[in-house]
Amino acid sequence: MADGYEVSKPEWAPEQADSKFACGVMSGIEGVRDTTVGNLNPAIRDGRLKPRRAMFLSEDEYVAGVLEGSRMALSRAITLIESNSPRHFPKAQRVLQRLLPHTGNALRIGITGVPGAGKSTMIEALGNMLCAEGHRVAVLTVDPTSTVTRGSILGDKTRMGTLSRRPEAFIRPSPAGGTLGGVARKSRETMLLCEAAGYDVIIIETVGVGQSETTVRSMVDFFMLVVLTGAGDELQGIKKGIMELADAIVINKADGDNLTKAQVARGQYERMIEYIRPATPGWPTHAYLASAVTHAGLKDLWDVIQVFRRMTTESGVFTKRRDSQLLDWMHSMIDEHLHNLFFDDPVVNGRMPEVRDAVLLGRISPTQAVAELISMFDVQRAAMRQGNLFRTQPEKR
Ligand SMILES: Nc1nc2c(ncn2[C@@H]2O[C@H](COP(=O)(O)OP(=O)(O)OP(=O)(O)O)[C@@H](O)[C@H]2O)c(=O)[nH]1
Ligand SMILES: [Mg+2]
Repeated sequence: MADGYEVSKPEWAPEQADSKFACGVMSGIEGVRDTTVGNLNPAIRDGRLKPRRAMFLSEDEYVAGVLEGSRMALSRAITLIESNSPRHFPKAQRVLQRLLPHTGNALRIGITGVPGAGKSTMIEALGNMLCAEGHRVAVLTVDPTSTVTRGSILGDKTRMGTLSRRPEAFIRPSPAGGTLGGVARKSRETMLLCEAAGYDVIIIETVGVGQSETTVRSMVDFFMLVVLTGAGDELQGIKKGIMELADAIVINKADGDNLTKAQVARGQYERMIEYIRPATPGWPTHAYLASAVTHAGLKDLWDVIQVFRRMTTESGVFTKRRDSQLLDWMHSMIDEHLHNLFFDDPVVNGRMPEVRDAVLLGRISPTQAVAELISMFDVQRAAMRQGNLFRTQPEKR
């Protein structure tokens, strides 16, 4: 710690940050807006130099900046959305609310696959191709295992080097959200911000650990699974369930000596798909060959995505899916909120060990245990509501 300064945990720190989270925020100098510059530069203290802009903009500045397509405003708006501080939440939601009418116009594409399948390389190649065609491409990642210290923050930006340098592209690594629910909300809202900023193709990469592929499927219009050769029995650790989510299976690295093997794998995947329910009604899932390195097959893949968009738009499936995604999102947030309310309730928490023991000893049934805990929870909530009621009511004479 520097002499005379207090160091605290930053507001955007992951909720469950452990001792490996090596970052702190230094208290600043009174009257100086930007502490990082102010601490170092006496010219700012004397007023000879203007301080750097504050980290957080005003609500109007966020909205106007994002709508103008300013990358700086977009990045900061995403930081605001990702903040774990309850202080930032209402402002973030107000900004989002005002940008909402400008969202929904992008094509949302999800990409999953085992680590090393070539997802990032493919996104970079596809992204460069689309930018050259006049599109504006935003790339997001959903990785619930990522944290600020250990995650993929550096990884994907350096891997997508050529794309990240393009002015038409915007790359944002996964937020460090702690729970998948936290990451999912932040990623969805980030996607909306990118749409409001004028990006017309959003690509979301996920490694498919835990439930993250299901989460990404529930955010996108088109979902593809990137696989490698040698489908065979081992299936490269791909769960059959993931294939049921995919609108396309892309056999990557179909280049060089690997091409023949990739062609064989394509036949194997095509046969497997026959037994699987299609992810999108009216759209037959197929396996395609591609090489993220030679770019072979990428143009065809984009054509397939365009046909998908046209067909599902005409059939109404496109809009129907987006509507149900919105409602599912709302319901899952209600579920999560109620779950937290219940398990964080001090009365429930206090009683839980006893009730658990009683269930294990066979003294009460799990059903009875739940009824008891819920009724305790209800009483506690009712008492709190009544307390609030008395506090907010004007005094009667
Ligand atoms: N020959 C060949 N190599 C490829 C191709 N695509 C990717 N690679 C290589 O495969 C390795 C992994 O690629 P990534 O794009 O990082 O894979 P990823 O699926 O994003 O991996 P994670 O983000 O770790 O899950 C890199 O060394 C790439 O150069 C391809 O089409 N052909
Ligand atoms: Mg990657």
